[in-house]
Amino acid sequence: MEIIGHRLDTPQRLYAFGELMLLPGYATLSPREIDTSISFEGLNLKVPFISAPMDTVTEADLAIALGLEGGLGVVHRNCSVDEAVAMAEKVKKAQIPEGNATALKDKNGHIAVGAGTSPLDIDRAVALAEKVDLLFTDVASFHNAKLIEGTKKIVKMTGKKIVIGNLGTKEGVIHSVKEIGKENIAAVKMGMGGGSICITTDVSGVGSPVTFGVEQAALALKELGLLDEIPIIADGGIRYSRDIAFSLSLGASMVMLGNLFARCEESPGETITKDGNRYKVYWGMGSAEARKKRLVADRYQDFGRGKQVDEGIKMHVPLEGRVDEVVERLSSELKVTMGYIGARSVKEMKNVARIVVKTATQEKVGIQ
Ligand code: MZP
Repeated sequence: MEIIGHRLDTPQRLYAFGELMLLPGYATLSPREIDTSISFEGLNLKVPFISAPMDTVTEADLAIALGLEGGLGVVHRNCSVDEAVAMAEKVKKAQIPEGNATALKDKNGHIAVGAGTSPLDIDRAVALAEKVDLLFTDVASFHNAKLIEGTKKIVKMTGKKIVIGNLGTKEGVIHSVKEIGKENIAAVKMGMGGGSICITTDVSGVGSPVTFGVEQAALALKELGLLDEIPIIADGGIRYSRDIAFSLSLGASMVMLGNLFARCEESPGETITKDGNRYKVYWGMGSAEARKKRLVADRYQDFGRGKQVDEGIKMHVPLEGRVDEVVERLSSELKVTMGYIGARSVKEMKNVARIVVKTATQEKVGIQ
Protein backbone atom coordinates (compact mmCIF):
# COMPACT_ATOMS: atom_id res chain seq x y z
CA MET A 1 0.00 0.00 0.00
CA GLU A 2 1.30 3.42 -0.85
CA ILE A 3 1.83 5.66 2.14
CA ILE A 4 0.69 9.19 1.49
CA GLY A 5 -0.08 12.34 3.37
CA HIS A 6 2.32 12.01 6.29
CA ARG A 7 5.75 12.53 4.78
CA LEU A 8 8.29 14.02 7.12
CA ASP A 9 10.81 14.65 4.37
CA THR A 10 8.42 17.06 2.64
CA PRO A 11 6.14 18.23 5.45
CA GLN A 12 3.61 21.01 5.04
CA ARG A 13 4.72 23.89 7.17
CA LEU A 14 2.31 25.63 9.58
CA TYR A 15 2.85 29.24 10.54
CA ALA A 16 1.91 31.09 13.67
CA PHE A 17 0.81 34.71 13.30
CA GLY A 18 3.99 35.77 15.10
CA GLU A 19 6.14 34.32 12.33
CA LEU A 20 4.59 36.44 9.60
CA MET A 21 5.20 39.95 8.39
CA LEU A 22 3.64 42.14 5.72
CA LEU A 23 5.82 44.13 3.35
CA PRO A 24 5.09 47.82 2.95
CA GLY A 25 3.20 48.71 -0.20
CA TYR A 26 2.50 51.84 -2.21
CA ALA A 27 0.04 53.95 -0.27
CA THR A 28 -2.12 56.52 -1.97
CA LEU A 29 -4.72 57.27 0.67
CA SER A 30 -4.87 58.87 4.08
CA PRO A 31 -6.06 56.64 6.94
CA ARG A 32 -9.36 58.52 6.92
CA GLU A 33 -10.11 57.34 3.40
CA ILE A 34 -9.47 53.69 4.24
CA ASP A 35 -12.61 51.58 4.41
CA THR A 36 -12.89 48.57 6.73
CA SER A 37 -16.44 47.66 5.71
CA ILE A 38 -17.50 44.44 4.06
CA SER A 39 -20.84 43.32 2.70
CA PHE A 40 -22.01 39.92 3.80
CA GLU A 41 -25.34 38.36 2.92
CA GLY A 42 -27.03 41.69 2.38
CA LEU A 43 -25.56 43.14 5.57
CA ASN A 44 -23.11 45.99 5.52
CA LEU A 45 -20.55 45.39 8.25
CA LYS A 46 -18.59 48.57 9.00
CA VAL A 47 -15.91 46.44 10.63
CA PRO A 48 -15.13 42.83 9.61
CA PHE A 49 -15.55 41.55 13.17
CA ILE A 50 -17.86 38.75 14.32
CA SER A 51 -18.17 37.68 17.95
CA ALA A 52 -17.82 34.01 18.82
CA PRO A 53 -20.92 32.03 19.83
CA MET A 54 -19.57 31.23 23.29
CA ASP A 55 -21.34 31.54 26.62
CA THR A 56 -18.65 33.82 28.03
CA VAL A 57 -18.64 35.99 24.89
CA THR A 58 -21.96 36.55 23.12
CA GLU A 59 -25.38 37.04 24.63
CA ALA A 60 -27.80 39.82 23.72
CA ASP A 61 -25.92 42.68 25.39
CA LEU A 62 -22.67 42.07 23.55
CA ALA A 63 -24.50 41.41 20.26
CA ILE A 64 -26.33 44.75 20.62
CA ALA A 65 -23.15 46.65 21.50
CA LEU A 66 -21.23 45.09 18.61
CA GLY A 67 -24.13 45.59 16.20
CA LEU A 68 -24.17 49.29 17.07
CA GLU A 69 -20.50 49.46 16.07
CA GLY A 70 -21.14 47.74 12.75
CA GLY A 71 -19.99 44.21 13.63
CA LEU A 72 -22.00 41.01 13.89
CA GLY A 73 -22.74 39.26 17.18
CA VAL A 74 -23.48 35.52 17.11
CA VAL A 75 -25.37 34.30 20.16
CA HIS A 76 -24.22 31.02 21.68
CA ARG A 77 -26.06 27.73 21.91
CA ASN A 78 -25.19 26.60 25.42
CA CYS A 79 -28.75 27.31 26.51
CA SER A 80 -32.29 26.16 25.77
CA VAL A 81 -33.85 26.98 22.41
CA ASP A 82 -36.23 29.39 24.18
CA GLU A 83 -33.31 31.19 25.80
CA ALA A 84 -31.53 31.51 22.45
CA VAL A 85 -34.72 32.85 20.85
CA ALA A 86 -35.12 35.33 23.73
CA MET A 87 -31.57 36.58 23.14
CA ALA A 88 -32.28 37.11 19.44
CA GLU A 89 -35.54 38.92 20.24
CA LYS A 90 -33.80 41.19 22.73
CA VAL A 91 -31.28 42.21 20.05
CA LYS A 92 -34.05 42.92 17.56
CA LYS A 93 -35.93 45.06 20.09
CA ALA A 94 -32.89 47.20 20.91
CA GLN A 95 -33.12 50.84 19.91
CA ILE A 96 -30.52 52.24 17.57
CA PRO A 97 -29.58 55.73 18.77
CA GLU A 98 -30.55 58.39 16.28
CA GLY A 99 -27.70 59.49 14.05
CA ASN A 100 -25.82 56.20 14.44
CA ALA A 101 -24.60 55.55 10.92
CA THR A 102 -22.40 52.60 11.78
CA ALA A 103 -24.98 50.16 13.15
CA LEU A 104 -25.37 46.82 11.39
CA LYS A 105 -29.01 46.89 10.37
CA ASP A 106 -31.30 44.25 8.94
CA LYS A 107 -33.80 45.14 6.23
CA ASN A 108 -36.30 46.30 8.86
CA GLY A 109 -33.82 48.67 10.46
CA HIS A 110 -33.18 46.46 13.49
CA ILE A 111 -29.76 45.31 14.66
CA ALA A 112 -28.58 42.25 12.72
CA VAL A 113 -27.60 39.19 14.72
CA GLY A 114 -26.46 35.62 14.11
CA ALA A 115 -26.89 32.44 16.13
CA GLY A 116 -24.88 29.30 16.62
CA THR A 117 -26.50 25.91 16.24
CA SER A 118 -25.48 22.31 16.19
CA PRO A 119 -26.09 20.82 12.73
CA LEU A 120 -27.88 18.03 14.60
CA ASP A 121 -30.22 20.39 16.47
CA ILE A 122 -32.87 20.90 13.81
CA ASP A 123 -35.42 22.31 16.30
CA ARG A 124 -33.03 25.06 17.38
CA ALA A 125 -32.09 25.91 13.82
CA VAL A 126 -35.72 26.10 12.69
CA ALA A 127 -36.77 28.18 15.71
CA LEU A 128 -33.91 30.64 15.20
CA ALA A 129 -33.98 30.85 11.41
CA GLU A 130 -36.84 33.37 11.44
CA LYS A 131 -35.43 35.33 14.35
CA VAL A 132 -31.84 35.91 13.28
CA ASP A 133 -30.12 37.08 10.12
CA LEU A 134 -27.69 34.19 9.84
CA LEU A 135 -27.22 30.74 11.29
CA PHE A 136 -23.75 29.42 12.01
CA THR A 137 -23.02 25.74 12.48
CA ASP A 138 -20.97 25.63 15.65
CA VAL A 139 -18.83 22.51 15.89
CA ALA A 140 -15.15 21.78 16.41
CA SER A 141 -14.74 19.81 13.19
CA PHE A 142 -17.43 20.14 10.55
CA HIS A 143 -15.93 17.66 8.09
CA ASN A 144 -18.07 14.83 9.34
CA ALA A 145 -20.74 12.80 7.54
CA LYS A 146 -23.44 13.24 10.21
CA LEU A 147 -22.85 16.98 10.53
CA ILE A 148 -22.98 17.52 6.78
CA GLU A 149 -26.24 15.53 6.62
CA GLY A 150 -27.71 17.53 9.50
CA THR A 151 -26.75 20.79 7.81
CA LYS A 152 -28.42 19.71 4.58
CA LYS A 153 -31.61 19.08 6.55
CA ILE A 154 -31.43 22.49 8.20
CA VAL A 155 -30.99 24.19 4.83
CA LYS A 156 -33.93 22.26 3.43
CA MET A 157 -36.21 23.06 6.36
CA THR A 158 -35.29 26.72 6.74
CA GLY A 159 -34.73 27.54 3.07
CA LYS A 160 -31.80 29.71 4.18
CA LYS A 161 -28.11 29.89 3.61
CA ILE A 162 -25.89 28.89 6.49
CA VAL A 163 -22.31 29.55 7.64
CA ILE A 164 -20.51 26.22 7.88
CA GLY A 165 -17.58 25.40 10.11
CA ASN A 166 -15.20 24.94 11.47
CA LEU A 167 -13.12 23.44 8.73
CA GLY A 168 -9.37 23.13 8.43
CA THR A 169 -8.45 21.70 5.06
CA LYS A 170 -8.89 22.31 1.36
CA GLU A 171 -10.42 18.83 0.99
CA GLY A 172 -12.87 19.56 3.80
CA VAL A 173 -14.02 22.77 2.11
CA ILE A 174 -14.37 21.23 -1.36
CA HIS A 175 -16.24 18.22 -0.03
CA SER A 176 -18.57 20.24 2.21
CA VAL A 177 -19.36 22.79 -0.50
CA LYS A 178 -20.12 20.03 -3.01
CA GLU A 179 -22.32 18.14 -0.54
CA ILE A 180 -24.29 21.10 0.79
CA GLY A 181 -24.36 23.13 -2.42
CA LYS A 182 -22.66 26.45 -3.02
CA GLU A 183 -26.00 28.27 -3.16
CA ASN A 184 -26.72 27.21 0.42
CA ILE A 185 -23.48 28.37 2.00
CA ALA A 186 -23.17 31.91 3.36
CA ALA A 187 -19.52 31.50 4.37
CA VAL A 188 -16.94 28.94 5.42
CA LYS A 189 -15.42 29.35 8.86
CA MET A 190 -11.83 28.16 9.13
CA GLY A 191 -9.51 27.17 11.95
CA MET A 192 -9.28 24.25 14.31
CA GLY A 193 -7.38 23.94 17.56
CA GLY A 194 -6.10 27.52 17.44
CA GLY A 195 -8.49 29.16 19.92
CA SER A 196 -6.86 30.78 22.93
CA ILE A 197 -8.86 28.50 25.26
CA CYS A 198 -8.50 25.42 23.06
CA ILE A 199 -6.47 22.36 24.02
CA THR A 200 -7.76 20.12 21.21
CA THR A 201 -4.34 19.99 19.55
CA ASP A 202 -2.56 19.26 22.83
CA VAL A 203 -4.95 16.41 23.55
CA SER A 204 -5.24 14.93 20.07
CA GLY A 205 -2.40 16.27 17.96
CA VAL A 206 -4.99 17.43 15.41
CA GLY A 207 -5.44 21.00 14.29
CA SER A 208 -5.42 23.58 11.54
CA PRO A 209 -4.13 26.98 12.66
CA VAL A 210 -6.11 29.80 11.20
CA THR A 211 -3.23 30.96 8.97
CA PHE A 212 -3.17 27.54 7.34
CA GLY A 213 -6.95 27.03 7.39
CA VAL A 214 -7.72 30.33 5.69
CA GLU A 215 -5.21 29.65 2.96
CA GLN A 216 -6.62 26.15 2.47
CA ALA A 217 -10.11 27.63 2.07
CA ALA A 218 -8.83 30.17 -0.42
CA LEU A 219 -7.18 27.40 -2.46
CA ALA A 220 -10.36 25.29 -2.32
CA LEU A 221 -12.67 28.12 -3.35
CA LYS A 222 -10.29 29.15 -6.11
CA GLU A 223 -10.34 25.62 -7.46
CA LEU A 224 -14.14 25.65 -7.34
CA GLY A 225 -14.29 29.09 -8.97
CA LEU A 226 -16.11 30.46 -5.89
CA LEU A 227 -13.54 32.82 -4.41
CA ASP A 228 -15.71 35.85 -5.04
CA GLU A 229 -18.92 34.11 -4.00
CA ILE A 230 -18.26 32.38 -0.69
CA PRO A 231 -16.48 34.48 1.94
CA ILE A 232 -14.01 33.01 4.41
CA ILE A 233 -14.18 33.69 8.14
CA ALA A 234 -10.96 33.26 10.15
CA ASP A 235 -11.63 31.87 13.62
CA GLY A 236 -9.41 31.10 16.59
CA GLY A 237 -6.21 32.49 18.04
CA ILE A 238 -6.65 36.09 16.95
CA ARG A 239 -5.14 38.15 19.76
CA TYR A 240 -3.69 41.25 18.16
CA SER A 241 -4.76 43.55 15.37
CA ARG A 242 -1.87 42.25 13.29
CA ASP A 243 -3.52 38.79 13.44
CA ILE A 244 -6.67 40.31 11.96
CA ALA A 245 -4.54 41.92 9.24
CA PHE A 246 -2.75 38.64 8.49
CA SER A 247 -6.06 36.74 8.31
CA LEU A 248 -7.58 39.25 5.88
CA SER A 249 -4.38 39.31 3.82
CA LEU A 250 -4.41 35.51 3.55
CA GLY A 251 -7.91 35.56 2.09
CA ALA A 252 -10.44 35.92 4.90
CA SER A 253 -13.19 38.53 4.59
CA MET A 254 -14.03 38.60 8.28
CA VAL A 255 -12.60 37.41 11.60
CA MET A 256 -14.38 35.76 14.51
CA LEU A 257 -13.16 36.87 17.91
CA GLY A 258 -13.65 35.13 21.25
CA ASN A 259 -10.91 36.22 23.62
CA LEU A 260 -10.89 39.85 22.43
CA PHE A 261 -14.64 40.27 23.01
CA ALA A 262 -14.66 38.28 26.27
CA ARG A 263 -12.59 41.21 27.59
CA CYS A 264 -15.46 43.63 27.13
CA GLU A 265 -17.81 44.91 29.79
CA GLU A 266 -20.82 43.67 27.81
CA SER A 267 -19.69 40.03 27.63
CA PRO A 268 -21.64 37.65 29.90
CA GLY A 269 -18.53 36.40 31.69
CA GLU A 270 -18.27 37.14 35.39
CA THR A 271 -15.96 40.02 36.43
CA ILE A 272 -13.46 39.29 39.17
CA THR A 273 -10.97 41.58 40.90
CA LYS A 274 -7.49 40.35 41.73
CA ASP A 275 -4.76 42.58 43.21
CA GLY A 276 -6.76 45.64 42.21
CA ASN A 277 -7.07 44.54 38.56
CA ARG A 278 -10.33 43.49 36.97
CA TYR A 279 -10.66 40.35 34.86
CA LYS A 280 -13.42 38.55 32.98
CA VAL A 281 -13.87 34.82 33.13
CA TYR A 282 -13.45 33.22 29.70
CA TRP A 283 -13.72 29.51 28.94
CA GLY A 284 -13.79 27.24 25.91
CA MET A 285 -17.01 25.52 24.89
CA GLY A 286 -15.21 22.22 25.34
CA SER A 287 -14.17 23.06 28.90
CA ALA A 288 -15.61 21.31 31.91
CA GLU A 289 -17.27 24.63 32.90
CA ALA A 290 -19.17 25.01 29.60
CA ARG A 291 -20.05 21.34 29.43
CA LYS A 292 -21.75 21.44 32.82
CA LYS A 293 -24.87 22.42 30.89
CA ARG A 294 -24.41 19.53 28.45
CA LEU A 295 -25.96 21.56 25.65
CA VAL A 296 -22.68 21.99 23.81
CA ALA A 297 -21.63 18.39 24.24
CA ASP A 298 -22.19 17.70 20.55
CA ARG A 299 -19.67 20.38 19.58
CA TYR A 300 -17.14 17.63 20.15
CA GLN A 301 -16.99 13.91 19.56
CA ASP A 302 -19.14 12.00 21.99
CA PHE A 303 -18.23 8.50 23.02
CA GLY A 304 -21.53 7.91 24.76
CA ARG A 305 -19.87 7.21 28.07
CA GLY A 306 -21.37 10.19 29.81
CA LYS A 307 -17.96 11.70 30.35
CA GLN A 308 -16.19 13.64 27.65
CA VAL A 309 -12.61 14.61 27.05
CA ASP A 310 -11.80 18.21 28.04
CA GLU A 311 -10.91 20.16 24.90
CA GLY A 312 -11.08 23.63 26.37
CA ILE A 313 -9.83 25.50 29.41
CA LYS A 314 -10.96 28.34 31.65
CA MET A 315 -8.92 31.51 31.96
CA HIS A 316 -9.15 35.05 33.21
CA VAL A 317 -8.69 37.82 30.68
CA PRO A 318 -8.10 41.47 31.64
CA LEU A 319 -11.22 43.63 31.40
CA GLU A 320 -10.35 45.98 28.54
CA GLY A 321 -13.35 48.26 28.26
CA ARG A 322 -16.61 48.63 26.40
CA VAL A 323 -17.22 47.00 23.02
CA ASP A 324 -17.17 50.39 21.26
CA GLU A 325 -13.71 51.11 22.69
CA VAL A 326 -12.32 47.70 21.73
CA VAL A 327 -13.79 47.89 18.21
CA GLU A 328 -12.42 51.41 17.81
CA ARG A 329 -8.93 50.24 18.83
CA LEU A 330 -8.97 47.15 16.60
CA SER A 331 -10.35 48.97 13.57
CA SER A 332 -7.92 51.88 13.92
CA GLU A 333 -5.01 49.46 14.16
CA LEU A 334 -6.32 47.55 11.16
CA LYS A 335 -6.38 50.81 9.23
CA VAL A 336 -2.73 51.36 10.12
CA THR A 337 -1.87 48.05 8.41
CA MET A 338 -4.07 48.86 5.44
CA GLY A 339 -2.35 52.22 5.10
CA TYR A 340 1.12 50.69 5.18
CA ILE A 341 0.38 47.96 2.65
CA GLY A 342 -1.62 50.27 0.42
CA ALA A 343 -5.05 48.63 0.67
CA ARG A 344 -8.10 50.84 0.43
CA SER A 345 -10.57 48.17 1.43
CA VAL A 346 -10.72 44.83 3.21
CA LYS A 347 -11.36 43.20 -0.14
CA GLU A 348 -8.24 44.75 -1.59
CA MET A 349 -6.00 43.47 1.22
CA LYS A 350 -5.70 39.96 -0.17
CA ASN A 351 -4.72 41.32 -3.55
CA VAL A 352 -2.07 43.78 -2.49
CA ALA A 353 -0.66 42.07 0.61
CA ARG A 354 2.80 40.56 0.37
CA ILE A 355 3.32 38.18 3.25
CA VAL A 356 6.78 37.04 4.25
CA VAL A 357 8.01 34.66 6.94
CA LYS A 358 10.40 35.89 9.58
CA THR A 359 13.47 33.79 10.22
CA ALA A 360 14.43 35.59 13.41
CA THR A 361 12.71 38.11 15.62
CA GLN A 362 14.14 41.55 15.27
CA GLU A 363 15.56 42.55 18.60
CA LYS A 364 14.65 45.82 20.23
CA VAL A 365 17.73 47.51 21.62
CA GLY A 366 17.39 49.65 24.73
CA ILE A 367 15.34 49.64 27.85
CA GLN A 368 11.90 51.03 28.51
P1 MZP B 1 -10.10 32.91 20.50
O1 MZP B 1 -10.63 34.16 19.87
O2 MZP B 1 -10.39 32.86 21.97
O3 MZP B 1 -8.67 32.65 20.23
O4 MZP B 1 -10.87 31.68 19.81
C1 MZP B 1 -12.28 31.60 19.78
C2 MZP B 1 -12.69 30.37 19.01
O5 MZP B 1 -12.23 29.17 19.67
C3 MZP B 1 -14.19 30.14 18.91
O6 MZP B 1 -14.79 30.94 17.94
C4 MZP B 1 -14.29 28.65 18.60
O7 MZP B 1 -14.14 28.38 17.22
C5 MZP B 1 -13.08 28.08 19.32
N1 MZP B 1 -13.43 27.38 20.58
C6 MZP B 1 -14.43 27.59 21.43
N2 MZP B 1 -14.35 26.72 22.47
C7 MZP B 1 -13.27 25.97 22.25
C8 MZP B 1 -12.78 24.88 23.11
O8 MZP B 1 -13.26 24.70 24.20
C9 MZP B 1 -12.68 26.37 21.04
N3 MZP B 1 -11.80 24.14 22.65
O9 MZP B 1 -11.68 25.91 20.49
